[in-house]
Amino acid sequence: MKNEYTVEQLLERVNTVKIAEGNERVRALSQRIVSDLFKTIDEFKVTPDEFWAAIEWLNALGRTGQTGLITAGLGFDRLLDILADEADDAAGIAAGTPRAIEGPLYVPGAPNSAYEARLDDGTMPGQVYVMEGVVRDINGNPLAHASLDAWHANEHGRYSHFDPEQKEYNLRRNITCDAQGRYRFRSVIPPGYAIPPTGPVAELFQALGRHGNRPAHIHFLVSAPGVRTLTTQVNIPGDTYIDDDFAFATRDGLVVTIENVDSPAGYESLGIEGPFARIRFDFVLQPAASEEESKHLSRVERVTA
Ligand code: MBD
Ligand code: FE
Repeated sequence: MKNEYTVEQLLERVNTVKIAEGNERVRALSQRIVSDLFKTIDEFKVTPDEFWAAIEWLNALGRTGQTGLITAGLGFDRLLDILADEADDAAGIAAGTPRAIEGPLYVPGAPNSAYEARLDDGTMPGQVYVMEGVVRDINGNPLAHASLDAWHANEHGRYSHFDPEQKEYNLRRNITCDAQGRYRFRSVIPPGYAIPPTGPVAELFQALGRHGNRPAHIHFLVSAPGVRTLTTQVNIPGDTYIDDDFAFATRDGLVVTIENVDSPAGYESLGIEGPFARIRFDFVLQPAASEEESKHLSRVERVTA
């Protein structure tokens, strides 16, 4: 009866069979996940039709490149932030600007400029804004020449690179702060985001009875030597979904204030010619415990979303 198994025996066999050591961490994670899924299938009496429907759904998820949307919507990205916050609290090093999820729509390699930038290409309708501030360490010292990536959605809530309608790197820039750690950029206030109306993510959210909306937000990746790289977002106040983000990413302290500025004086170099909205925001970064912690993220090119 060597090849006849109970559920437990099969699981034991799946989790232990090997012809080489493999990767210990991958083995441990795989064992736990497979065990949990065996349990789920058994407990819920998942039928073969349901099982194969799930496989088809996973294949569609991979084909459309929407896996990062699912993880955000199911809370995994916020989970990573909560765990990192808990680790900081336990180590007594919690400080600075709160982290907020990276999300699946970051693209490395955005055009760089010194001190200031314009993110939009002039075709996006809406309220012109300037966001400006200083990148500092937790003692308030400016971080000279800090690197700041900013990215956000267009008027349809879509992101360049993933949206074939937009020019390369539209609404994405990298700024090298000046010697006083200052940055500023001009763009157009983005609306919220909604998951694509069809496809595997929409199907799951429909089945879960959930919406797939995010409140209006702007993403940031900020780094400098000697401090911990910060991935965060700010929210535009007044959005319907501000406390009901499908990705659970809104945080206290990251909802900005918008000032209405009448005169473009001092903002001419950004091409501002009339009244505009201003957001002032300083980024405060924790000290880095290692060089690794102050690396600007490296991410492989992402396919779609
Ligand atoms: C977004 O714009 C986003 O920031 C996240 C986390 C998920 C989906 C769309
Ligand atoms: Fe986003």
